[in-house]
Amino acid sequence: MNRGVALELDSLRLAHYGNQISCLICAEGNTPDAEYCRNCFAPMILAHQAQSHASKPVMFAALGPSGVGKTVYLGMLLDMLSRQPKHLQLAARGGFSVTLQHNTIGALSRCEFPTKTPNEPDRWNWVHCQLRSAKQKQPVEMVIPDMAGEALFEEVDHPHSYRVIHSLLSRCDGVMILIDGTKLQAGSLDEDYFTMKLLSHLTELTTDPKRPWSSRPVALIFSKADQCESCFEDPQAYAQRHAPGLSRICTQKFRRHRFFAAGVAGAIANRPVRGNPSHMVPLRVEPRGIIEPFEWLVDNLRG
Ligand SMILES: Nc1nc2c(ncn2[C@@H]2O[C@H](COP(=O)(O)OP(=O)(O)OP(=O)(O)O)[C@@H](O)[C@H]2O)c(=O)[nH]1
Ligand SMILES: [Mg+2]
Ligand SMILES: [Zn+2]
Repeated sequence: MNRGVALELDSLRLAHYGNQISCLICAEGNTPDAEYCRNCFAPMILAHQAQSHASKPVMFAALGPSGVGKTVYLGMLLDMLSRQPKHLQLAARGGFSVTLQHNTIGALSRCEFPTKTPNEPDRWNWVHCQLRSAKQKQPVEMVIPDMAGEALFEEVDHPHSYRVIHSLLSRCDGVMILIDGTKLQAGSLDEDYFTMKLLSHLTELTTDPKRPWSSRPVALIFSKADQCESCFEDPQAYAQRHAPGLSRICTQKFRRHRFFAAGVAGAIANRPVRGNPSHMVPLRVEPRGIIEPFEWLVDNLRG
């Protein structure tokens, strides 16, 4: 079937469905039975579930290059928040919202790390949840996707190539930007450049003038800090020492930013597999500094 025919059929179907439903991410109208948005490929279940609340859910995103540790961090964060007896409590909305933590914790318990996130947005894990905190009377509705690092940087290099990422970053209420602490420690400048690229991209996005990116909260997290203890001591000083360019752009352009350090594994080992001689596996799971960045973002949400 060619592209022209597909469009024709789509419009025919739309004629039969008077009640369109707007995608929660890009606001494109879709038929009520669509599984994924026809414009950005975000799951339409998010829009259906969000209809039960008058206000739109808060959106947070974890950003960073491929392999920085987004999936491991988010999976562990969600699992910890959904088991905590008090303070910040998270309840998943819909079975699909549990998949990310299930896959991550399942892999870690088998002494494996989860597999790389696919580039296609309809294969990402999305989390829709309700967050209760001691500071707020009403629970906060929240949406967090686990996006692929390669897709993210494709969008940064070629804006609008991934519509879902463009819409998400424009609409997002706060971000957790992960920076590989071990690579910085080893003297790699890539991490510094990747993050500067990302921050410059955010500042150039045309968004609601009342909510410029310069006023939205940005948590910068040194990931894999279990492998570089000095990250934990003073993340701000670590940033100035190892990523001076990044430190400067944060001070100049983001009024609300803070550096954090986080680590999920207690110890790791090299277990070469075919095609990847440097394949790493976790020997222990010892989460540290996981909840603090998220808690800071929630505290810094406007209103
Ligand atoms: N030591 C240590 N290594 C980690 C940790 N988190 C992730 N890693 C390593 O980093 C690799 C990539 O982690 P992922 O969470 O899959 O990375 P990602 O950012 O989701 O990557 P994409 O899905 O490709 O965007 C893992 O396979 C581990 O080798 C951590 O907390 N500590
Ligand atoms: Mg991933
Ligand atoms: Zn959409």
